[in-house]
Amino acid sequence: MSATISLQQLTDQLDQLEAEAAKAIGAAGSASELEDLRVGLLGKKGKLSAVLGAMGKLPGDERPLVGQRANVLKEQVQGLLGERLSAVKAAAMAERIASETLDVTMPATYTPAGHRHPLISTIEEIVDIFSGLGYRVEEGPEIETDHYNFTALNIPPHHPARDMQDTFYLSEHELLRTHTSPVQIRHLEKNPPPVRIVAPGRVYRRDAVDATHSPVFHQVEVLAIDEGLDFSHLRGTVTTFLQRFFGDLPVRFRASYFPFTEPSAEVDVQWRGRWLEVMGCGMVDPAVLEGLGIDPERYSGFAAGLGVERFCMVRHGIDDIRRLFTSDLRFLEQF
Ligand code: 2NM
Repeated sequence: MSATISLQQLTDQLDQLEAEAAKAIGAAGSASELEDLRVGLLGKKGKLSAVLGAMGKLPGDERPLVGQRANVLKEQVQGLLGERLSAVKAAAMAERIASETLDVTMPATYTPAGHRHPLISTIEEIVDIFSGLGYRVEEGPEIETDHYNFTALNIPPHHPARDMQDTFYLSEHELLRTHTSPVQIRHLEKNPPPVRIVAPGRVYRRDAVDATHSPVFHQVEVLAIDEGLDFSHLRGTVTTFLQRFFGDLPVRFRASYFPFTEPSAEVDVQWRGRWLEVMGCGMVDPAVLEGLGIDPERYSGFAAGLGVERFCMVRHGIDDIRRLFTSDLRFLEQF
């Protein structure tokens, strides 16, 4: 039998428990701490249960006093736990609201939308017009051989166009193409007539840089080979193209010379009252066709070539070609 215990002792223990509980609950900072306290104070193996267990050792008439006191304390502790839990939750929510604040008045992150370079959109416009006339797009290498760039185009070994002053040579027979015509020669080698193609692309010539010359520029060349093609088809095609690109303005052809066409012509458009030279063209020289094994008695064709920079500059009123190559956003953003 364990030692006896007095009413006074148990009452003191309950007072002590009340003070201890109030202090611990007031200091608890989280819901889980409060749950631990609840179990420690009110649980089956908690401190209150221990006091109630000892109650059995009191004389029967004293037990209700302790029992009542214990019930009051239990309700007090439950009340304190509930209040503290609300306070802890409110504090956690306040902290979360403060830390997750979203300032809806902050400026949005600005992602500038890019757009095509004016030279690219000019190429696309030109190619679109020829697509509408039934032409396919062909591309080829920028590093060429002297065969495709010159010989196959009826430009003989000592022609001035081959001069190192005008052409970037990479080795004895390799060079940077000076026009996109080699694309057309390569296409004709693999595809029998009828052929209708456009060859857009970058080309290279050894020029000093000034407002109208750049060693790198862009061309679109046009080629049609079929039975029965004559100069009227060339004239109709080129005129239609120019009027679709520039608007319905006057077009004139002047006799000219290219090694790969015969006859040849330069084409002018009347733009804002002045005649501007905008492209070259001609009937493909029979020697070019023969070199490709195409019978010039059966097939004929026309070709034309234009400088994209020129078209772009005329269209947009740009007075210096270097603007198109220096990547100055203050210029490019205007297009
Ligand atoms: C031009 C002017 C005249 C041309 C000729 C050929 C080919 F491959 F058929 F021989 N392609 N492009 C040509 C003709 C180019 O540029 C001013």
